[in-house]
Amino acid sequence: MQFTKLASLLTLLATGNVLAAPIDARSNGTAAVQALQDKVAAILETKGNTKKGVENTARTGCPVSNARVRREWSALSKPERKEYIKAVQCLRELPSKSDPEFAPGARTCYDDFVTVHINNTRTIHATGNFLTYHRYLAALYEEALINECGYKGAQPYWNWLAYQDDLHKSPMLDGSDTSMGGNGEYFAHNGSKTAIGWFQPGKGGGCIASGPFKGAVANLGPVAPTMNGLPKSPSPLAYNPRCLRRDFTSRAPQTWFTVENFLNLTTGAASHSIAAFQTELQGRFGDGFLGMHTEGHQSLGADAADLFSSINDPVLFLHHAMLDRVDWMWQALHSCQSRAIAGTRTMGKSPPSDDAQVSDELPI
Ligand SMILES: *[C@@H]1O[C@H](CO)[C@@H](O)[C@H](O)[C@H]1NC(C)=O
Ligand SMILES: *[C@@H]1O[C@H](CO)[C@@H](O)[C@H](O)[C@H]1NC(C)=O
Ligand SMILES: *[C@@H]1O[C@H](CO)[C@@H](O)[C@H](O)[C@H]1NC(C)=O
Ligand SMILES: *[C@@H]1O[C@H](CO)[C@@H](O)[C@H](O)[C@H]1NC(C)=O
Ligand SMILES: [Cu+2]
Repeated sequence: MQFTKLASLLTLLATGNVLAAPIDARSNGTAAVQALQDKVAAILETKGNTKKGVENTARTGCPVSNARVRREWSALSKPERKEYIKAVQCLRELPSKSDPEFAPGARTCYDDFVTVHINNTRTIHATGNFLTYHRYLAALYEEALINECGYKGAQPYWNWLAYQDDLHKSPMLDGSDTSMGGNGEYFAHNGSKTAIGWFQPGKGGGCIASGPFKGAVANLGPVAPTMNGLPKSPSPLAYNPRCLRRDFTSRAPQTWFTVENFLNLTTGAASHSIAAFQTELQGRFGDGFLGMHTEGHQSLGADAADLFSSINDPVLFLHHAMLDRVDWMWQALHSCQSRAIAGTRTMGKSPPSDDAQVSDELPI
């Protein structure tokens, strides 16, 4: 790590006043997240032991120790990874329950998730419900894997702070039979359009070339393709079958999947309000700052970069589970604001809309 980066990081750590972590945590992202998570778990344990916590537990019969425990992909054993992959593949084969008049492109149960996400895109991003909506969607997906496909585990997540230089070396994306598939095959193109300008093409761009999702098919989208060669869907929910594509790139993860950014979000300047926190995650595009959420979409590229139909790529659910984890840490560390929301009911208040309310229904 460069000296200047380290120096500002140390300042952040000092002012963040949270991590009594070993020196290792400052250069090792996985350790930094783990150290903060341990602190968060301790806070929640303490709360659970207060009178109110005990009453809540007695009423709901659901102590925190009963919670389903989500883990990082590489923390799953190889047989556990295979169980998860099998359940996702099952969901991608079960028939759709969507009304075919409404969503002619929805053919599988998996597509039903893509359908609601496409239909709601303009009211769930850069809105007051962004975090809650995506948390709920991922939780329902996890329930579907369990209830419809017999999965016994919990939704795993993507460790953002590892393999930023070489996504294809991570156990999640290395193309082995215990990964979520590898990069797309090489497809010549001129780059990807992002919210902060054009990114150079990576070494993929074509159909997924290896692993369990090799040749996987997407039926819906893309609605707003960001790369040449992706066949734009004739209408948002039309049937547009094609192979799912990826184009891994390193620029975004190297720049935004950093310890600095993670600590800023959870304990630093970007953590002081829900508005600052969610903006820092989704990006400050005017500042050329992509943010960890948008970054995850961008680093996978191709289909995962389409704002509307990105969740065609099953890795997106691991991405959102990580987003949820960071949000959960933020909530525990800012308990007075943990139920606060900020933002309107339409994307970036366009078209004009009122502020979102906690009582708003999540349209799924
Ligand atoms: C980073 O930290 C994790 C968790 O503490 C540890 O397992 C891993 O070996 C560390 N990696 C390096 C390169 O230090
Ligand atoms: C589609 O979106 C519209 C507008 O947000 C909403 O009224 C409708 O209920 C949605 N339909 C489905 C099936 O999600
Ligand atoms: C890539 O090609 C498209 C049209 O095919 C064009 O609109 C776009 O500007 C090009 N991008 C770059 C970075 O040249
Ligand atoms: C931390 O977040 C604040 C608020 O968005 C931002 O102004 C600042 O530049 C960020 N700092 C770093 C080191 O990213
Ligand atoms: Cu989304």
